[in-house]
Amino acid sequence: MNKYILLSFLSFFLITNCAKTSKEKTPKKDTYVVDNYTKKEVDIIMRDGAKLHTTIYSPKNTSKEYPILMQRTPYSSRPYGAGMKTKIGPNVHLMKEGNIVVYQDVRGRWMSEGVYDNMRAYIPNKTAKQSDEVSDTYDTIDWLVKNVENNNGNVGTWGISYPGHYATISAIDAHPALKAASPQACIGDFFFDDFHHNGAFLLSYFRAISLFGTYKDTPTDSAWYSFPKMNSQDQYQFFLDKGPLKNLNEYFQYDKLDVKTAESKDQIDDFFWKEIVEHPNYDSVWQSKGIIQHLDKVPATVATMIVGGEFDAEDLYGPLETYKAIEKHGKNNYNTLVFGPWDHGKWASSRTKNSVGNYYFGDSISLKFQKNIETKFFNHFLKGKGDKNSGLPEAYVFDSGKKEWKSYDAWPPKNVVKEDWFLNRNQGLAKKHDGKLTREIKFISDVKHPVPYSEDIKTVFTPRKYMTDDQRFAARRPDVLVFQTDVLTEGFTLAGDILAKLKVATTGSAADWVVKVIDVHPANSEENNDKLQDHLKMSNYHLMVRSEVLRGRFRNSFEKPEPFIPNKKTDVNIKLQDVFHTFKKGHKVQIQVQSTWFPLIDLNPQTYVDNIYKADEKDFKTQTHTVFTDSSIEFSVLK
Ligand code: PG9
Repeated sequence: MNKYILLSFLSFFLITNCAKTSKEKTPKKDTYVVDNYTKKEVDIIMRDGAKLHTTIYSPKNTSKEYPILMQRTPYSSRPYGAGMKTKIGPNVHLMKEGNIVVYQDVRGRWMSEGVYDNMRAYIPNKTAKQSDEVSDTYDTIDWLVKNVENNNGNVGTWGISYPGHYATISAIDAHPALKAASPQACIGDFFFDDFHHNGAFLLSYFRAISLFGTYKDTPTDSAWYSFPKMNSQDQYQFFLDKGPLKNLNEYFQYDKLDVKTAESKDQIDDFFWKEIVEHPNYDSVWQSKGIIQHLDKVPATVATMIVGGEFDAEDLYGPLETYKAIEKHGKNNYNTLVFGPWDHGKWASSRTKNSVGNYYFGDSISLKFQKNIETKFFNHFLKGKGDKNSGLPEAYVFDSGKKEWKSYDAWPPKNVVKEDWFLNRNQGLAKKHDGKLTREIKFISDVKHPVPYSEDIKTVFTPRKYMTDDQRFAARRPDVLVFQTDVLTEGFTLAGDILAKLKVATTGSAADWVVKVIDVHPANSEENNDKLQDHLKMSNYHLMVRSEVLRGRFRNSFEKPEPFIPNKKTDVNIKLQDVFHTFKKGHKVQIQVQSTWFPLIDLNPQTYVDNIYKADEKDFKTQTHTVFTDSSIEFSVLK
């Protein structure tokens, strides 16, 4: 073959292959929205005059009318201007069927006017000019149904996490055009979701605080806040070295980015961090922000589908309490729950394989939810009959032990009984107290060597993966008490919440108490999955099914904290959020009890101070804690 033919063959081969690899490397840009929707941006004027920036995606096909699906968000409706989102609406099915999809920047965020307030308090009897998120939503819906072309007069709202909170808001004193709301991983109360768990501060949320604590004074299409620079990938060591929480104030001083020039280490400019620091207890500030208390104001005209993830580290309290509150007050309401094997918001994922961290739950779980549940819900109430015969279950919940869905006509199911399991003297765990004298099991809680909440060396924006992490690393520490059943000769199912009824003492005057419920897998398990970290095996895997902390000062009241009396046996009851989990035959049930969980939560000084956010180094003391073996765990067992 002469060299010219060879060269032309080679050049043809290279061109076709380069084109191929470049095509392979850069997947075709999804142009469905651009091809099928128009975009319009408007500033809707609220009753108090504030303009809220609203982006409206309308189907190009104007031959028919469509419902309006709306999301209100603090995370921006971008892209602003010419660009368009590549995916709109709750899922691709609803996008491709054709709906008018609206995104709005909530008051005080991004391109909207006004002043932002985290979890802005609902004002029950507003005067004509007073506004809150409920009135902002009402005014927005009113404008949309009156001004957006081709709308069919029906509005639905949806959102995950903070947007989920605004979906909950939309249902309160709802506009008559609102027919369906799907709050998903919705924040219920910042003292029990996200930033605090039963009074303990989620130190692991440190970087996320800046997202919500900086005022902006004009509408902006670019971020006006910045995140603290930790200059470390080892969150555990970073925070251990930092010491008391007051040493973090320097990261929240806007005008003193160079800390050395700060007038006072205690100066705080970030309004959200200031709120957290100044309000360590569940006082009127946090209470006024909680939305659960107002869910008696969801009219029966609004159908609700609450969605939560069984392994959602951020908002677990919110969706469960939202569903239960509407269920309690709205006897005539259509109110349903979907509770699946997801971490934060992953039911919106397009991935086929569904895992949380190291633990695999199955294929197409999210995709089937989007197609067969979420799409069906909105279509029934926004395009269909809209009656209670939606064809969807009251409670659609995933058994994370059997890895299968179940439908119930109530949640928790009616055939659930409460059973006490005892933390026995030989550190067994059994339905019966071993009848022997109560034993005192002691451990040293060393504030210089706190129990890690994860084996991973990392820094996070918000914690997620730990919810299904293997807990053997903790079980083998002397400051983690382990109570465990024998190998189960028959399986049983937990369906509902768990109440840890601890009887404890401490040589100090303050302590945190952490309880974990763990499914110990058989040693001969050969299971494997591509998410399993190399150092782990499913053999004897200690799956954390549920965990919770209670800051001991709040054991009797979240509003009025109190110290422990040193060495006095004291009751500490900790509610762990609902689970739906079968412990299979051949597995074991394990309970772990510990007093540090770092840096998921901040360190308790273990000596009582009025405000831990202002505690000094000298307040942090290693103590000896005691768990008495008449402590028990109350399970909700499915019969
Ligand atoms: N609830 C989530 C969150 C709130 C605040 C800080 C960080 C995360 C969320 O909206 O995703």
